[in-house]
Amino acid sequence: MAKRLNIGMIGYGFMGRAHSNGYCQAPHFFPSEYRPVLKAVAARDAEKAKAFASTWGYESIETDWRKLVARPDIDAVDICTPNNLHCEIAIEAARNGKMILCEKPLAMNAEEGERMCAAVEKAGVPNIVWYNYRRVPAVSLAKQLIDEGRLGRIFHYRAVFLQDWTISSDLPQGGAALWRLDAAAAGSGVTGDLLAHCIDTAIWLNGPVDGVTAMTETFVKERMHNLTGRVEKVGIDDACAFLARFSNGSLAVFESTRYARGHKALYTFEINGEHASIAWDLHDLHRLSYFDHRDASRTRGWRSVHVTDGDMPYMKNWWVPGLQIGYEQSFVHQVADFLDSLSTGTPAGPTFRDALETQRVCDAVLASARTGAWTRVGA
Ligand code: NAI
Ligand code: SOE
Repeated sequence: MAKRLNIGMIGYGFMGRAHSNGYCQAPHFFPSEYRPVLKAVAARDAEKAKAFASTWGYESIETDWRKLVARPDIDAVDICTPNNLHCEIAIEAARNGKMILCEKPLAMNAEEGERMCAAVEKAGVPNIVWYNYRRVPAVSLAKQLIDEGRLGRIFHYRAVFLQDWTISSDLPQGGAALWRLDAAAAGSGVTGDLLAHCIDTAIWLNGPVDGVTAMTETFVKERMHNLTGRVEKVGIDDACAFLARFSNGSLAVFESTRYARGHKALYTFEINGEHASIAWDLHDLHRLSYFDHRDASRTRGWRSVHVTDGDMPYMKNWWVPGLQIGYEQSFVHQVADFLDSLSTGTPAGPTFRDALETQRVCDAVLASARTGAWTRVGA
């Protein structure tokens, strides 16, 4: 009989659904000593929370997240709210001795992140941040190949995350669905929302970032604010590009924008090493491109590896070789790894402390964009 892990989820939007699906699917595909139980969901609107609870099978609802994190029957709190609530909820959850699964970015800034780390470490509670792209099998395979030394010394890291949904100046900011355009709720624009993913993956694959130089732009300077009913200054970065140096000596270029017409969620990265290169594209997420200079010249070229075989990360638990999985499984994998970490006692990453490093890079990027100066991470 599996041990029950009672989940209390806060927020029932996009990530509320993605995580709920992860909790439901994980036990079917990744047997574990622990079984997630959808105990309660918290949201401010009782009717909407009830509808969500009934769709996904949550046993109860709360309309105040503070009640949820204090409930003795909740083991783990899952934070699926806009970014400005992550810190307060996490600290309160830790104070109540709850495990915490927090959406990305960890916090609005590194100062908040520090306090969150201190809280979970003081409470000694398991914690993880949902940088889910690490757990796309092709990305996990890239990690294995790099750790095996196949690329040799790494020279270059290149990542982009492109979208096009905020181009219209008629799009308001603030409130449901549009909180990402409101600096008070999001903290930043594409830097914290999209580049944070690229930075998390980059640190995981290529180690710490030492310093950055960045530029940002806010193309639409004013938008109607849904919560105040007034046209207000836009405080987020619509686009951001930065150069970085990793501690291992490699150079990086990162770019993200919500103004790349034609792109909905184009996250790509490429890594160039002495012997081999690797490339990945979220639009074709089950493939990893690999080029190895050590191949015989007559057949040397970019290979497109279909990451579906049983010896590839996570894949033996799914279908049969040749049959691919998708975006939602990255969340299933994160649940499975988190449950595993409870059995083994070895934390599954990224922990709050790991994600704080990404937050520090984001802060350095935004500081550099403000000052125009090369900025050391953590300075
Ligand atoms: P969303 O707008 O779809 O959902 C946010 C939810 O939070 C809504 O249900 C809203 O009612 C709820 N909420 C807001 N204030 C609340 C309060 N005071 N008490 C209780 N609930 C409250 O947003 P989405 O897309 O689900 O984003 C949530 C978080 O997940 C963000 O931090 C975002 O950055 C992150 N995210 C991560 C993704 C990933 O790839 N890992 C993808 C999308 C979002
Ligand atoms: C924004 O549109 C968004 O949903 C981000 O918030 C997510 O983190 C990213 O994974 C997809 O795009």
